[in-house]
Amino acid sequence: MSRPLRVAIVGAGMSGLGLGMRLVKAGYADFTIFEKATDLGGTWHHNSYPGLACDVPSRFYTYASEPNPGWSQFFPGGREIWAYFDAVAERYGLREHIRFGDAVTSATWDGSRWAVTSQSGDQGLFDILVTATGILHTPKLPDIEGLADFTGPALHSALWDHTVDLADTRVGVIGNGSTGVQIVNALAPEARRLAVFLRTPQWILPVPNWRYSAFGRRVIGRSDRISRLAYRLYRWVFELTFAEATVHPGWQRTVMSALCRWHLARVKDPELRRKLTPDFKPMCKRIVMGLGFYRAIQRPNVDLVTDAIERIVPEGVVTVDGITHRLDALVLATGFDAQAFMRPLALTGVDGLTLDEAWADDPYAYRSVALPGFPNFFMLVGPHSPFGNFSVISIAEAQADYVMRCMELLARGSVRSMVPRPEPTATYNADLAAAMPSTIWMSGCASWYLDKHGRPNTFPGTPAQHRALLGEPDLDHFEVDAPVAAVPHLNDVVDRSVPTAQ
Ligand code: N01
Repeated sequence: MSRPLRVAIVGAGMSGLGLGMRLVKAGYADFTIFEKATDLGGTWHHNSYPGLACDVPSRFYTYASEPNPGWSQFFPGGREIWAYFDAVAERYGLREHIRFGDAVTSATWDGSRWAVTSQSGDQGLFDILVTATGILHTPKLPDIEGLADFTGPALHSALWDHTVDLADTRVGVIGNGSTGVQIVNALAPEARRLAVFLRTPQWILPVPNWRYSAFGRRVIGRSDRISRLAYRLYRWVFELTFAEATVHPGWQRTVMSALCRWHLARVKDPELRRKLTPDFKPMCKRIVMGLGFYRAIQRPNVDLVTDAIERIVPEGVVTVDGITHRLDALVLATGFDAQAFMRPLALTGVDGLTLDEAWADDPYAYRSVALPGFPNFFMLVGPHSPFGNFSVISIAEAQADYVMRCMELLARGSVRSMVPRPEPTATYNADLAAAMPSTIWMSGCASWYLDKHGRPNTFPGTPAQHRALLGEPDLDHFEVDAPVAAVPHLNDVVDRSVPTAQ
């Protein structure tokens, strides 16, 4: 390495730690991971709601090079996943690189380096800036009149207060995505009454969460080769099934649909079944995994409320039929602002161009990882990453490998700065837009995948195709070492309006 690089990483969650691990392996010593929270783990630190689990199988929800033969079950619980990331951080000495409780507030390109300011008021100059902030970290509260008037505790799933004891109380749950379903499964046996306010029913894929026996764990722990084989097998199966189903019509969609419909048919009461039947195709919203929800909803202490919420009052929730549902506590499993990405971080690139200006229309990127106007800046799990039911670790790792290749170019000293040019970025985004209509996300439903124009902000190909795009950096697509001029807005360069779905 001929040029020492100072690297700033924003976020000590799964993707930031994955990049940190690569930097250590490659011998880069001068890097800082800024973390807003008091501990590492990102999603798995912030979320601790009852029932929290992963909806991707554990053997696949790992770094490819760091198998964990000790996983206790198929879909691991949140605490076990956090412990996995903690162990990896320990193995690579990452904690000493992390500044806890010190969010990056602004970063400005000064012509050759990034001036990074953090919450503590400290400022530092870095050659490379990488945001690893995840997509689901800005909790979204429901826009319901009177929410602030509720006198009991109102808990967003990502801001859980463990001093609140919900056992033997009357609880209302708003939200029916992956999170709401997991919370309902966990609270149904312990709440005195549970009111599930359901605006849109979800499709639920019936996948059992079996425990791994001690014998099985010993066998798989015998050699890393077995774990790696298991990882590759899961990745292949997920690419063949879930990933294909989201982006191309085919037998995969037929099978998913049949399984979800079979699962729903287990609900005996036809009226209840009707209320639980979605009016969109399975996988249009991110499909929910598991077996417990229909059992939970049929319990005598659980009420499914499908009348719309009119307002929230101090004693509970009033629905449009005039009924006041009296509650001791309210759970808001109402999701996240998935279009925020690393914001509110104030990012300023060349010629004073801000991220909010660049993304005024909606978030976009060059191959999910870089952005015109922002040199030596990279994103992990950035716009149009393949977010469908797949291991986001695998996606972040492909992107981190690409960032490492760019970093090698910069470290060799032959290239001092690199920034994607607007034209290849625009062509890439136009290609994404053209491929969107055949994806399941455009088949007629609202979801967190869609931007404010209703366009999916995900990758309309398979993860394997995404990985192929992230091979060697194509320097023809980058402005290298040149003084970079202000960037035209992407929409001035190319039409990327999404054609209507067939
Ligand atoms: O959020 P969501 P989530 N009145 O946006 C409802 C990941 N995840 O936190 O569909 C009434 O999916 C809203 O209703 P509607 C996973 O990728 C992973 O559940 O808009 N309801 C919807 O039901 C997942 O996809 C794991 O009509 C209101 C719900 O709130 C992603 O996180 C575990 C409302 C929001 O669902 C997000 O899931 C859990 C209102 N005013 C989550 N506003 C893993 O296992 C919103 N809703 C890795």
